[in-house]
Amino acid sequence: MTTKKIVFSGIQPTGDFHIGNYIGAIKRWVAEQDLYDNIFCVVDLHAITLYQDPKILRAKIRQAAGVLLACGIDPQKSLLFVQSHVPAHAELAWILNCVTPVGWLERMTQYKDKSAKLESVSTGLLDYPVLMASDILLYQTDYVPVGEDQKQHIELTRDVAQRFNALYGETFAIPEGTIPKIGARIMGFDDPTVKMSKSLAAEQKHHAVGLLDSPDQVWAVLKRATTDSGKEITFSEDSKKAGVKNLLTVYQALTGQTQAEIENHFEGKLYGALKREVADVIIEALKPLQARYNELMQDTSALDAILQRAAEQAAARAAPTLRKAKEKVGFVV
Ligand code: AQP
Repeated sequence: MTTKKIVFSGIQPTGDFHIGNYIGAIKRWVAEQDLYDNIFCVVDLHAITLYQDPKILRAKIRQAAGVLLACGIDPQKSLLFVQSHVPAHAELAWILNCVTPVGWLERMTQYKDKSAKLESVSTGLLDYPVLMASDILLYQTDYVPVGEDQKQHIELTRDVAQRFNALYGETFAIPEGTIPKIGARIMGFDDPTVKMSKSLAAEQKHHAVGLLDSPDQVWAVLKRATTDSGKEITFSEDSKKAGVKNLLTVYQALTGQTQAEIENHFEGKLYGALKREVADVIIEALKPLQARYNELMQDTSALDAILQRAAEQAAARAAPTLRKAKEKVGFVV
């Protein structure tokens, strides 16, 4: 029996992973792999809460798993599997639905933002956070490393777990969300007032850098990055300087330097130099992972085998908690 704390986190295969996903989540998953008992999931059930072209989704699920392995997720140290391969996620979600008031879900910021843009809203989109609670609670998770955008969903997970435990008796561990100190919310390069996101990246050419982008593509985005009419390169909280701060934050997350070191380094330099240096740091960070990705994807049978083995192990680990939840609510098990 392991004594390490349990970590669970997921990522949607809804598009191309961007540098915000990397800095806010994946980079930390990789760096902290030795510290924890890790469970990472490509959350395809979540992906279909918004319509996905089936052919593209299938390809993106493999791509997502390939990118995570290429980023350094080690199947010897971490379980990496596809959510729909483990039916317990959907099964527990149903039970949790029945203890979750609709009002809690209607208050979620992500739901309000996403549903506001739609003519017809699926029940799945509203229910997204309950499925996320199921993902996390099934494994008696201690920590959930996520970007800041997921903070509210983690709070809801805790509320759902506490409500279930109060109604039926101790069943689920109460998880804690862990948000990175640097880069918890990387903003769009074209608009530093909005969070960098996969869906905006698909619509707006200069919004994000994808993890599989070529050096030319990276530079094409960075050279158009929004800055301001001033010239100071500092981590200023002034909202007018949000673009510069965002560039510096990416630089800081990827180099590990302190704010003071970075401000010294850029003193007297122009915005053009800042953009070039940020682009170069990103290109260097992406090089090794792209090489590993290209190698891995030459023969996807090895990747499929990793995913299948991990799904079997995840199903075995999820089973006792699902059984306990079923017993508690009064099912004949
Ligand atoms: N801009 C960001 N900065 C820091 N962290 C981020 N994450 C997402 N965007 C940023 C973190 O990445 C992990 C996986 O994200 P996800 O795919 O599950 O969630 P998402 O928020 O739906 O991703 P996107 O890119 O924003 O997609 P769309 O456009 O579909 O909304 C999570 O830990 C998330 O916090």
